[in-house]
Amino acid sequence: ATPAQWRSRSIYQVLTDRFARTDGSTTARCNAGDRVYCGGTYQGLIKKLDYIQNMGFTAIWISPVTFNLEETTAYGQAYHSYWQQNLYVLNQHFGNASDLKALADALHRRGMYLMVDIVVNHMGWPGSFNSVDYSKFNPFNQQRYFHPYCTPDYNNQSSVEGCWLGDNNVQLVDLKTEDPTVANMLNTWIRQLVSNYTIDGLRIDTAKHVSKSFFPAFNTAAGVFITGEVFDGNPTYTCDYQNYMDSVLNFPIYFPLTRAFASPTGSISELVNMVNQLKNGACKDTSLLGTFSENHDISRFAAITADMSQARNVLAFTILADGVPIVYQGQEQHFAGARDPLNREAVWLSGYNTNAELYKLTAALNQIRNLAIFRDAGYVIYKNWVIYSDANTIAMRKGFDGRQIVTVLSNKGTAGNTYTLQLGNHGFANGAQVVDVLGCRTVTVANGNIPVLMERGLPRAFYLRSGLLGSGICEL
Ligand code: ABC
Ligand code: CA
Repeated sequence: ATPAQWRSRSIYQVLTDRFARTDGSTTARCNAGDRVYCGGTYQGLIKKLDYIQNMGFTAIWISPVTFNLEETTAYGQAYHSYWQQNLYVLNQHFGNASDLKALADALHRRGMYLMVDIVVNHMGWPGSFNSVDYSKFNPFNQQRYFHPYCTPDYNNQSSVEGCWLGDNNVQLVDLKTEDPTVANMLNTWIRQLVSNYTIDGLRIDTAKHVSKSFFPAFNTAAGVFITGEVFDGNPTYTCDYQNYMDSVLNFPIYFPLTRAFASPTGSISELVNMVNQLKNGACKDTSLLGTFSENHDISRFAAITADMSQARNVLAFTILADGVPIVYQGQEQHFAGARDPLNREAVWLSGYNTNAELYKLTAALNQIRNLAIFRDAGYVIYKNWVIYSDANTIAMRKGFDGRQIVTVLSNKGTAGNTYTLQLGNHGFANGAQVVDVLGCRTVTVANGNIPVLMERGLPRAFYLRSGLLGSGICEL
């Protein structure tokens, strides 16, 4: 699928080993700290697509699919699938080729997209840098395809690109992606992978460690939307990659976003500044950024604050701000793993609880976004506009007149006081009836203002009542 088609999607990030097992078990042991395979599969995932689709997601992103090293290392097993050794064989722990095809088919029958995580930066080796047996890699079976060993200096971009990640427990043997032979081999591989499994989009692992010049031809060879993992909070640094590939993950917003809602003293102005900086030109096209507040490398938001209202607000921003929203599996269950490997909890241990507060909120947020896009495809390209902010509040308008969603967020938490915020600048006419779809309360715009009931630090999202009729949202 194209970037334009991905704009209106909403992505659920699946860690394949940790989402669902073929046997459908909700009790199978999985201690994330052990760093070993827990048994998640494509067949298990297929059986649980209702759980994902009923939250309103229209795409999933799965772990890398290629064959990985089989050893148990000092960092455990390759259950995350980032330690690949053979590009032309699948990681059989997740299933075989027909299982992966069945997953793609099942998604497509539901009108959903498949995004696959891929690694072009390295191959994985279970040992020291001087013990690598290059003949174990396919198709890169000789040393000449790789950079000589060195450790990256993060203050030097050519070192970040040309040196090896990992350490002597597991080396990430660094491919010479700037070499035309290597680049052509990767282009050939991705063309086939996308076609064999009817993949709709790709997430490029470790993109900041790959030469930028590699990406334009690779993006063309892939023939589908790609979003790169440039793990860096600096918008100047990260947005530049959008000149070489369709999209990048929105790390620049991630840091101020989670800081803003982590406590009542979190900085709202820092978040407002970043929203404005990104849309006013730092990034080429904010509507294509992958916007997230959790992933498998960073702390769960619930590990930073246990407050449920703050979790609600961060989720509301993730789904209703600019970009393609990405929710990491388990965020909807308020999982609280602090970091890798503890943030990789098995979702089945939640029993796939569809009554969980954040499960229901995710559904409500995706539903209103999906409706807004259905009513007006221009919703996704309207740049999120911060219409009000104070020390604890940010209000944003996204969408053209009459089809906008007005989101009001607070970092006060569940202890937040009750008051009415008179909110202007929202674009609705006086007398218009608008519904907060997160509380299902209708209010009338008067004197230019939406009277926003603020209580317990809860988020609000307003949409024109007439636009909701027939949608089923808030039983309208
Ligand atoms: C293994 C073990 C862990 C152990 C670790 C040392 O080794 O499993 O238990 O603690 C995979 C596995 C990991 C595994 C690694 C290494 O491989 O999933 O479990 O860790 O063997 C991607 C993937 C990630 C994957 C890999 C490797 C890359 O999402 O899951 O890991 O294929 C860097 C990379 C980034 C990478 C990330 C984990 O590390 O750039 O691609 N993610 C700074 C740097 C970033 C760096 C980040 C985290 O730290 O600039 O480049 O990411 O280390 C902001 C700044 C940022 C800064 C942050 C911290 O602060 O703006 O620049 O990021 O303010
Ligand atoms: Ca590299």
